[in-house]
Amino acid sequence: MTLPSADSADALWPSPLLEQASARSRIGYRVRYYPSIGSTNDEAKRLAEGGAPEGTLLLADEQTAGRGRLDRKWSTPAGQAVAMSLVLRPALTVSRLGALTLLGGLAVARALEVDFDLAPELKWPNDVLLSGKKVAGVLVEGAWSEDRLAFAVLGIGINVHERSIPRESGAFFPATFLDAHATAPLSRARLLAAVLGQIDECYRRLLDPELTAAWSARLAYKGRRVSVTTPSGMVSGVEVGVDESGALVLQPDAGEPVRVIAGDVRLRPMGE
Ligand code: BT5
Repeated sequence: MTLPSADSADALWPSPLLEQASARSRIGYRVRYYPSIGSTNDEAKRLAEGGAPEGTLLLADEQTAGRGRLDRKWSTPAGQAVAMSLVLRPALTVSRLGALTLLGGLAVARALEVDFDLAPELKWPNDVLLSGKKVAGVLVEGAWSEDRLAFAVLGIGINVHERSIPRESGAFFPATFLDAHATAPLSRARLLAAVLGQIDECYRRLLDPELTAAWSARLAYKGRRVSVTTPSGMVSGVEVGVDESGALVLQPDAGEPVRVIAGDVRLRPMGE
């Protein structure tokens, strides 16, 4: 016999809180809930290609093929986490897609600060950290029509309960979950409603310099030496901040500051 887990009462959907968040939002979320799915990003892309409107929101209780960047695995066991993908259709050029990745991380960070009294940091370009460990990740994927964005999918995974974090050792970066940091038991629906509220706020001001300033203010390892592995080699320097295009600005030992564009990058604090 399988005993119900301690988390089984923590339903992601249906939820009056989410319905309220949707009613308040400028986009108006059209929620599709999946008890189990391969990847909400994959399904969101399929729906967007078929014309799904901006605001289509996919939620999953479990993902069996959740993805990180470069097809790395993202683990989402049933009942443990928030896994969501949102179809957006902003008027963005190719070079500004990174703004949506920044938006996702900032929205999660603000929700954790405002609604849960936590102090997250943002690890450039797509991670949310608590006490130096990864609690959430963002995966933005876009489709283009010439140099304009036809649609984007903003995917966010947030570890909530203990069994959300990957079991296998050797994970690229240490992971954590929200219950380990919160003072009271956490409801996934409440967390999701808070994140959606923040996404809505930030999306109204996409490309506003205030958003990148807010990112820089929460930047993990600011003022410390980091190394970033990019497809064209390794760059290292002291982290200065995030500029208005969302690039990470590093000050090398000599010469001018260097801008690193998000993409296939791996960032590490040096000396750890
Ligand atoms: C990310 O990639 O951090 C993006 C994660 C996005 C997940 C969401 S969930 C909803 C939507 N649907 C999807 O299929 N994806 C999105 P990246 O920076 O590449 O980090 C991936 C790495 O994080 C992996 O190689 C693992 O080492 C590690 N990892 C996997 N699962 C994790 C988890 N639950 N918590 C923390 N780290 C994890």
